[in-house]
Amino acid sequence: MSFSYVGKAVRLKRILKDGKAVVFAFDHGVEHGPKDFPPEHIDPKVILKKVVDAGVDAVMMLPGMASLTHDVWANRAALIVKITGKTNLRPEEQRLLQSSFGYVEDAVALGADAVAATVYWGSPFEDSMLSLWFAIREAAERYGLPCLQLSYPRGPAIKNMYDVEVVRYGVRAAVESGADLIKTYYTGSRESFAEVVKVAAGVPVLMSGGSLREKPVEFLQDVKNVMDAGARGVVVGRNVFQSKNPVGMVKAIMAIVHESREPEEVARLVE
Ligand code: FBP
Repeated sequence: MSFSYVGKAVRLKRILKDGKAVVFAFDHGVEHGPKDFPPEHIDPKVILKKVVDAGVDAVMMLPGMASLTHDVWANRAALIVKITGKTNLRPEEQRLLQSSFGYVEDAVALGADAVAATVYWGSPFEDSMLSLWFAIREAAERYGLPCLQLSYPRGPAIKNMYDVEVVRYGVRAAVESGADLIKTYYTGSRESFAEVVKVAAGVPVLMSGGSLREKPVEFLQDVKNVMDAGARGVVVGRNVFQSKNPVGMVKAIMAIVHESREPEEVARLVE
């Protein structure tokens, strides 16, 4: 008899305590390089301490970073270990491939509550990423670890990766590939994101943050829109660690996600 469905349920509950979650994404050192980090946040422990103290539900990072910073997040926020990655140092056409960046066993050894992997749906390398995804999923299943898929439509045939039809397609493909949690792009409005949530057929959908919005309230409005559309939370990196007030930003996002507060009202926390 397999006990893995119990482990999955227990771990999912650590991330989605009330059914919703604010996750801090912190894999940018590899995905974009250290240029993403403002000087005060080059030391990973400084920003992680701020977001964990602000009460974020979970942190998502690569194995080496999780290892370096465990004293900051352990027993305070759930851990999602991302085990695929790519650098922008690659030739451009190779950036449509996410490679293996660790193993499910690394995530288990680190005390993870979930593993994460990116699939660029529509990439010429879709086949490799699918093989990797299914290998990860199979191993994670043995350990009762939930799998978060970063479902990112991206490829030469995709003109607009934020188009609702394209995002819906990626999300449906994520569901059909057995994702337990899905992180995907914001489609620009509450109405269009509601269409995205519908095709997920009950699998929790989290919005991917994206680049820094000019005004904090604009990002907070995006968060409110996706929550009103039925999303189960957000996975946000740059709009927190590039913010002038990361602690206030986390608190404001948490208030919208968990307490359905209004963006204009909680924007005060970021001033
Ligand atoms: P952001 O909130 O900063 O967008 O973080 C979410 C994320 O998916 C990260 O996990 C990842 O590093 C990055 O965005 C990917 O960015 P890009 O879209 O440039 O590949």
